[in-house]
Amino acid sequence: MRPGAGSPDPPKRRSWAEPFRIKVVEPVHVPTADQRRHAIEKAGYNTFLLRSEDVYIDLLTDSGTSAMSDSQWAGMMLGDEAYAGSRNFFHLEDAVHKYYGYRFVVPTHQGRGAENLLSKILIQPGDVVPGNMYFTTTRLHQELAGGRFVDVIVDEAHDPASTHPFKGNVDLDKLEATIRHYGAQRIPYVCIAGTVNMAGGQPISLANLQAVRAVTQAHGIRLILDATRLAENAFFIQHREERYQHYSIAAIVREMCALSDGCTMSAKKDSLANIGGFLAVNDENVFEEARNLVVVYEGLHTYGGMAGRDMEAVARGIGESMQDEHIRARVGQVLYLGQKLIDWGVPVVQPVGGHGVFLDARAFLPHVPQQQYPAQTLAAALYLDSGVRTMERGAVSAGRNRDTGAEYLPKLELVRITIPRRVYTQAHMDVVAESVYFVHEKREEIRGLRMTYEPRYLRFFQARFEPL
Ligand code: PLI
Repeated sequence: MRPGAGSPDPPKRRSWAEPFRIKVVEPVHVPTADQRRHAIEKAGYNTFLLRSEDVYIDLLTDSGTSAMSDSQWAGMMLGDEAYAGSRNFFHLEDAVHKYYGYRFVVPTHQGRGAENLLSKILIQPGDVVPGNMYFTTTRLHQELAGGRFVDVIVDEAHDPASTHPFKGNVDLDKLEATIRHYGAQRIPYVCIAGTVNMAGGQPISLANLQAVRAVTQAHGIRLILDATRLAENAFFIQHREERYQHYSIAAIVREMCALSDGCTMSAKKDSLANIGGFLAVNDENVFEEARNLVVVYEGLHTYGGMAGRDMEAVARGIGESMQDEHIRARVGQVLYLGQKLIDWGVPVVQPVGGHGVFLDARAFLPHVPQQQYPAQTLAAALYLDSGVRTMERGAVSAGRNRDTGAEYLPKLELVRITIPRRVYTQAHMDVVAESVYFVHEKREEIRGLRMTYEPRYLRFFQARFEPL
């Protein structure tokens, strides 16, 4: 029990709190049980199809949902909405140079815009792209460009119970075997994500990234980072890799970027903005191609689909995202929720990740076969219990093999309780933990789902279900 919460015991440690105070609040509505039942039926048991106003605590995603600072909001008023050469673009470029260190920056409307450009420029039909587990939009852009994703993450990443401290690491034997099998000339780049989203927000170590760099360099293969949650990954390096315990978050991020040739970035996560992204590279030829292509898909190369004010919010958000106190509070809140659930015997992916707590739906609902989508089922059950919105990250998200049409049945069948940055309080986390606990208590009453509508691309966003 926390001191101050009625505990008779004196505190054994000193608490810390968020490095901000709240200046503006947004009231939320608590839907009744009847309203929740009606809303989830109408949404086809897909939390993506709920209306936001029917949600009490929205933990669907940390993407674009974080709270901006007063400095970011002030920056919005300084938007230079010139079509070409907006000063906010140069602020963004400066921030990327300073914190990520790449030579060239191409702005995009969000992360997948950068993935599209990169895939179109570097991937030829028949190529393969090894990576530390797939991400939905990243893999789809690789496939649409004619490539194929090959998973080279360590086996522990697929085991929710493994407490390996760096489950985002690359298995170097798998990587070497992939290069031997396909040949380096068929591998345009290796794609490495910081805190691997689909594995439960699990980090890669700097030692492993250095080893990956050595392998790729020996074969003349590029290394591209998905920098979306790199600052959060840096927190785990600081805390788990002894050599870097005295490095700042910013210094670790720079070290990571220095081991790569470029990155795709969704500024909607680490960078604390509601929209935005960029592609950053060191190779001038790739930059020239990207600067050409961005005008086809996103907008001119000095705005790439963003308003000037949004570029300013991203530029300022990048600096804030690298502050040690911010990251400690951000990841600390996720760990607080995760530890509560672990203490109460709820099966979650361990260790707890950087941007959310991931429930192990197979262990939670062992009586629901994977073909009946246990994670989708559990996300709907949580909403029904309390109005808390979470997201499926299992068979529905994994989709189908594009060659055979067979459904992927991934080892990880997870519900992601994703925490937006600087938005919710510790009391919100308590409400969420208690809802998960009570759903866990009545888990045997929960039945699976049948899919009644399946979209062709990224089906998890719009698929519909009905209870069995
Ligand atoms: O949502 P975008 O297009 O800004 O970014 C795509 C994207 C790329 N990489 C990674 C690791 C992501 O997590 C990611 C988007 N993630 C979403 C939307 C999420 O809810 O996790």
